[in-house]
Amino acid sequence: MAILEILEFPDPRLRTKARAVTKVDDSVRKLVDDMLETMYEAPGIGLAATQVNVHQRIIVVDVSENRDEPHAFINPRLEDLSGTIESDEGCLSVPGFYEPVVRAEHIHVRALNRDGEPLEMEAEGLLAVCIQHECDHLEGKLFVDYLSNLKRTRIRRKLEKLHRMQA
Ligand code: QAP
Ligand code: CO
Repeated sequence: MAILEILEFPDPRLRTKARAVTKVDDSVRKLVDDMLETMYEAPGIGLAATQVNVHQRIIVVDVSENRDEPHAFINPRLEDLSGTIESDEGCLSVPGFYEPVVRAEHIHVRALNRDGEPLEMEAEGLLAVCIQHECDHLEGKLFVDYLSNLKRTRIRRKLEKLHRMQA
């Protein structure tokens, strides 16, 4: 297991569109395990492979109180989105910023699991929001893209300043 480095906005690599996983082999399982370890250590409730600079369609989430309900979705597809819910979203790639975003409240997800078997799941509330947020990463999309240009620019400038100070 390993903790992976997380890319931060506005790193252009976060804009990469991820490619489908063609075979769920040991290397994919190791990546899933490393992503879960990285998410728990952060700590976060979701992480997409894009954020660790691996451009394959893999996301992990755990929105449980006790941090003991890990889910991995490989090649996830969202279907039957319904309802709307507004929640304050953050992102491990946009540290320190939380803003309200409107998304579907209920979703149906089809994917492969860590063993490469088909997985179907109904999700609602925070789990549904988190899965939608992580699937956006696979398209190179960030929650800040839903904000006004003014808010996004302010966040970008603050993070760029922090990154310069860290350099
Ligand atoms: C996506 O995000 C999400 O700013 C997952 O300083 C978040 O795990 C979906 C985090 C909220 C729905 C609602 C963010 C950790 C974690 C930070 C995360 C930070 C430290 C974000
Ligand atoms: Co995120």
